[in-house]
Amino acid sequence: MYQHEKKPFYITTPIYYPSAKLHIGHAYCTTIADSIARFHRLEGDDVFFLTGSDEHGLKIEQKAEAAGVKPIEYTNKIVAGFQNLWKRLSISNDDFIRTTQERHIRVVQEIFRRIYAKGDIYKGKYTGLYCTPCESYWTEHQLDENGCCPDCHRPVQEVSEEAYFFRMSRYQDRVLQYIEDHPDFIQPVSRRNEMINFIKQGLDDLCISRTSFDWGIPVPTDPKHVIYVWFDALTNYLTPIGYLDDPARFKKYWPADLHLVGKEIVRFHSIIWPCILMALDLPLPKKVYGHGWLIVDGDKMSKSKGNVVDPIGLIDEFGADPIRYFLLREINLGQDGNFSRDALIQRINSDLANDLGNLLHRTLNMTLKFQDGVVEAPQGEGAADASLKQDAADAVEFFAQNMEQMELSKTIKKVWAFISRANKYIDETAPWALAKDPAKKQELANVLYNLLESLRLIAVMISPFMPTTAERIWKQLNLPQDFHSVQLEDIQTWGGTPAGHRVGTPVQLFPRIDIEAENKKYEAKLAAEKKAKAQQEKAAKKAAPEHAAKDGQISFEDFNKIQLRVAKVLQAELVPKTDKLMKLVVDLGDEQRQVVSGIAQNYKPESLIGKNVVMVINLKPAKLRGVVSQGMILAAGKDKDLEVLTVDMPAGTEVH
Ligand code: ME8
Repeated sequence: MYQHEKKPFYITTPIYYPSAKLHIGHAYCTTIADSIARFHRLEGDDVFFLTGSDEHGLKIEQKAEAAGVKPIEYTNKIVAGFQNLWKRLSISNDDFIRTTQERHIRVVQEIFRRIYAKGDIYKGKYTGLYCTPCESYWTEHQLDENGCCPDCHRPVQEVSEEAYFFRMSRYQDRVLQYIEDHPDFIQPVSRRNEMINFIKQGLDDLCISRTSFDWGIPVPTDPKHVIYVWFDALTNYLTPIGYLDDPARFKKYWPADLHLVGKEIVRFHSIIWPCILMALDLPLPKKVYGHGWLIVDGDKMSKSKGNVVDPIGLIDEFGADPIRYFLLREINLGQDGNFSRDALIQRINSDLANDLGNLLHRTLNMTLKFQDGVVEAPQGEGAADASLKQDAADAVEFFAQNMEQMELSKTIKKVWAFISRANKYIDETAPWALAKDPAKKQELANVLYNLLESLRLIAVMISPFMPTTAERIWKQLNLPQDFHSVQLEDIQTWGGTPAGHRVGTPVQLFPRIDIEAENKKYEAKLAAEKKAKAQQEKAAKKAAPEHAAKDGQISFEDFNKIQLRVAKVLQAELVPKTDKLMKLVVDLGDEQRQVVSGIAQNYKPESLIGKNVVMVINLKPAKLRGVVSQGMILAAGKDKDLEVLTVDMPAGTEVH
């Protein structure tokens, strides 16, 4: 029988970017981690399950600016959405780390200090082809056929800046050795081979700071730099387990047992992260597992294809457990898998409503009908009983062994095979016939007992996948043991259902879905959405100029809409906590205006006073870092080479 030594178990998901709403693919990743965490709790492990949000970076800064709010206000709102999703999906994380939290900022800065003091961080100059939306540098040969970002296919820019570097090259041989010596460190094995090949090509030092934006954790000794991306993100795994302030707790949970990540970020977790940990003289995580991607109806999810599946909408429609069941059953962990609404509905009808729902319903109804709802003690056994018990023991053994190996889909299939087996046992033993014969009273009691006991085991075995359903079954069985105290050991021996106790009232677990009616409803919803979108587009077109833009050209009418005027700068001051923005008060001849402009790195405030600049005066007002801006000052050039347009004409003069 499967034996397990109870131990601390630290499991993490990636921390998600709040740059967009989470979709069903993110929900997939967190659901996997959740069911593994729940299994380990069932084994008696002292589990710490972490998820969170990765909030810094240029992309967030830009999105916040476009929305006219501070980056933290922007991420607060989106992160609240993440937390709501995890709650709705029954995710049992023990902590939620935000990279914007003070506790994390302290850790990142301290790690920077320690590695810098060791000589493994140095200042240099970075020149590269940068994709802003992806926050990634690419080499020339990595670009796509159009010379654009290989991930998002948008243009890249050559960027050169002073930056700090992490001396990753120093750890190349050690990390390779580690991977070769620890066959279980990177899984599945295909990813492991990829990583080995990648390291063999040689590791460059890693650029870990930026000066081109502000939204990040400042380098402690040089605050015009912010620490960016992986150095900030990966270190989140150390923050909540007491890295800086609770050595006993840290020792208990570190090294992590499992970093569960999507396949595209295995490299960061199995190469960069080990190098950082080696530089900190910390042990390496025990396992990095790269799961596959969820695709939708055979296609990768993307906003432009309009096939992004919103998990909240699905949960509203079907409930969390069926979605969890579907994701975990349909997809083999290391491979890509397909999500389809029709397949989900089919699984709900066949596996959940039919197989599981009917087993519970029939068993409870028969116990109520034939024994007044009271469980009677079994005595003796026939061939069918013995075979059912053997199958139950096999299922529990399989469950324990395979869940430990993260074989989620295989395990679910085995549990469902046992559910079918129990349904077949009902047909074999025909309790309704036994109930008609007073001489078969004990035989009937045995059959009902075996069914109820099977359902007890089933409830526990499905609890990592469908925690709410498992508890609902437990309640209907009316078992005296507190469901939350149940452990794997409780199902490793047969007979835990006490005799003499009364079962609860059967309530249908999953109503069957009428596929046709459901699809009609869904199509009507899609049609309504499409109609609303078309109306919006029509309204926008109506408001747009007669002549549609072609090749980026605009019509004269379009140009004429922009009102340009000479503005005289009356006051100028820096916007606090930014080094780019300046707040100006200008005279437009007949009125004064406040405008915020990104010119603070190019001009001292006093040098602008008295200048006559050119301004767009009918731009919709916006808030930049909380300061209202009513217009836009025109300038030529960008970044360090930028100059505002000035003219020698009085304030208020129209510019055409
Ligand atoms: O990568 N199917 O964040 P992220 C399955 N912040 N998984 C998917 C998926 C899909 N269709 N789409 C995304 C980041 N994911 C970094 C991580 S960790 C220190 C920093 C998974 O929000 C993706 O594979 O872009 C990744 O594991 C996770 O969602 C977070 O992606």
